[in-house]
Amino acid sequence: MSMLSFERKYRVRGGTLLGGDLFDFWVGPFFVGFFGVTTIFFAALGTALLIYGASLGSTWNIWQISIAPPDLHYGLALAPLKEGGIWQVVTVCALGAFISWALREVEICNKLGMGYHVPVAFGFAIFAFTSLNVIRPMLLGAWGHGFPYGILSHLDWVSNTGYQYLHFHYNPAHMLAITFFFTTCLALALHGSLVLSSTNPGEGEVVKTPEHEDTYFRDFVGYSIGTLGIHRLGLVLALNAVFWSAVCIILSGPFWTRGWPEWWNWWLDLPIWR
Ligand code: 07D
Repeated sequence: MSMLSFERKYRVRGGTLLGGDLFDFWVGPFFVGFFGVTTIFFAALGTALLIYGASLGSTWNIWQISIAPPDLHYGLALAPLKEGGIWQVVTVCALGAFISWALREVEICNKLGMGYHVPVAFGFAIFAFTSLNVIRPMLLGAWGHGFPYGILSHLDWVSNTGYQYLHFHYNPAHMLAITFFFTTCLALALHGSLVLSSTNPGEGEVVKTPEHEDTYFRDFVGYSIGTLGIHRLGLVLALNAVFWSAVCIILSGPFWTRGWPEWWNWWLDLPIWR
């Protein structure tokens, strides 16, 4: 069944959260909806402001363009546009676009009669962004603690912020996040390669079924989590990666101000050593 004839069956009216029938239509393959319109509004305004901010800067080199947050002395106040105000409005636009996108996903779920797994998962990514540029700056008392919008400049921010805590690899939540990120990659590599090997077995061979896939894994590691299970596992691993990322950065500063290696002194302080 071609994709379009499949989709036509599901292009049903309703399921919208806001706007009723007004925006309940498609443009080509894309559902519009009230939140499609707000996504385009915020994304266009944010992009225009980023270009305006770049035009005020000293370079058009795409790697070096940077839109910085306000200086720390502005605290949590609004700053003039040219002194970090652009960053503040862009942050609002980014959140407006991300949240609109998530709500548009909810409307599409409603139309398809699906669960809300996709918007919930995207919600975790939005939470990670919010932890960096809203929650942590608010807890620290200044928007200046957010990261700048620039390719190299945001990497410099990560490096500088990491070294402020001496050695960021010792942040236990960062450890957990990285472990979940890497395990997500391993699980997806194992799953993707298994599916490809059974559905694309080579000239003259018949396509294999999940029975074969389960048998492969039972022979290989003694257990197969199954076709639905692998996707549940993948989601749990990925959501944990993003969740612990958010935790690791919210802890750094608002709740732990010393070097992260020092945090592990609790181990040496256990009464069993004395
Ligand atoms: C934040 C993204 C959300 C995305 C959204 C959507 C658009 C537009 C366009 C569709 C969470 C965005 C959409 C922009 C789309 C179209 C067309 C996801 C987010 C809403 N670290 N570290 C992390 C590793 C070191 C440090 C996270 C590894 C050093 C700091 C992750 C290593 C030091 C911070 C991670 C390593 C250091 C982090 C990032 C190795 C520096 C953070 C992933 C191997 C000296 C950040 C919440 C993430 C964080 C973070 C991994 C090393 C410092 C776990 C593998 C030792 C300061 N590091 N790191 O957050 O936790 O995904 O952010 O060395 O702030 Mg680290």
